[in-house]
Amino acid sequence: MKNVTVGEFIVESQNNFPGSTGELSKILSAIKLASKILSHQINKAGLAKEILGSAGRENVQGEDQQKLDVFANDTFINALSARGVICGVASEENDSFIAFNDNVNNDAKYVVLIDPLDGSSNIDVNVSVGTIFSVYKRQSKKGSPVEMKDFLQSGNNQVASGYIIYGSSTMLVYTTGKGVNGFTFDPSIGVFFLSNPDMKIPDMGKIYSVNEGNLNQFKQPVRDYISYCQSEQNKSNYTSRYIGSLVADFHRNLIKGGIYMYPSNTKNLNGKLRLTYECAPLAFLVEQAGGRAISETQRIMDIVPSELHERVPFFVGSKSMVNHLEEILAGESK
Ligand code: P6P
Repeated sequence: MKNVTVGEFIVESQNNFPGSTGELSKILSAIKLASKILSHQINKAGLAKEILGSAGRENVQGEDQQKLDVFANDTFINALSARGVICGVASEENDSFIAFNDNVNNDAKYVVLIDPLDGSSNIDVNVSVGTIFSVYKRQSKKGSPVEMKDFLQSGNNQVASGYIIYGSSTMLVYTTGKGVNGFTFDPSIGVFFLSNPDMKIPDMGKIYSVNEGNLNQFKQPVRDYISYCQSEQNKSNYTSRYIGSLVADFHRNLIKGGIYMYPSNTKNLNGKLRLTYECAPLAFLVEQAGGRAISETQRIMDIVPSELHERVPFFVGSKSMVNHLEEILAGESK
């Protein structure tokens, strides 16, 4: 396979979209640039103590903001606002959306939702972390300032989504609705190369990922499914793998097969993960790779958000495993 760079891939893929104006390509390029900058900071975090640790304030979620959370948020927002191709962005780190309210950006047709640095509390202990992003066409009138309704669309309306995982290597994995492709960063020359073309999640896997410390707080059907995963009768010999960093757990299961679960529990009545910039983008990706993503009651991509930071229970991964869990949730199976 010729060493295709992500830039070449974006240009080649653009030809698949008749009448495309290149704006989506520019968004992906902005994300690519920001991820390179962030990857550099993360990979030297252990040495550059000044960027480690808490920023000394909480984000809208009430979570202790890390210094790198702030750096990541600023880096992605600056890269996205600089190209005049999106009219606004919504981020986990900001209470409400940010309107790039000038003549150029108000004419743009896309909005981006982003979790700039998910799992950042893991950085200080050298565990992989990630960025998750989602792209929609605006619903509000072109030329006018972006509106909240532009960010509260069902996942079915996504035109692109993806993640960057900052791990043993930095990878960009994304979809524009025509399959999933993975690109690995070569820091020696500063380029992402196509390393995982046309990614497909195995229909069946042996890995279940859940924080079993919350087991007693889960609803009975979820506990029943976890008991099945652990039972002797289960001939599939499941194994438990939970890193506590969503992008890392998702990426491993995408490649090896498996199911990731963040159920509702007595502490988090709707679960912990956010629909708009965590669950919906990963749901788009996993369905493009042949997998499934549900809440306790419906397909993640069908849910219309009622507010920006809405949380939902999240079950995502290999189709057969999610189907089995869904049967148990519906009381149709044990
Ligand atoms: P818990 C990180 O804070 C995060 O949002 C995800 O990356 C991760 O999967 C989850 O929370 C871990 O949550 O409650 O198991 O520590």
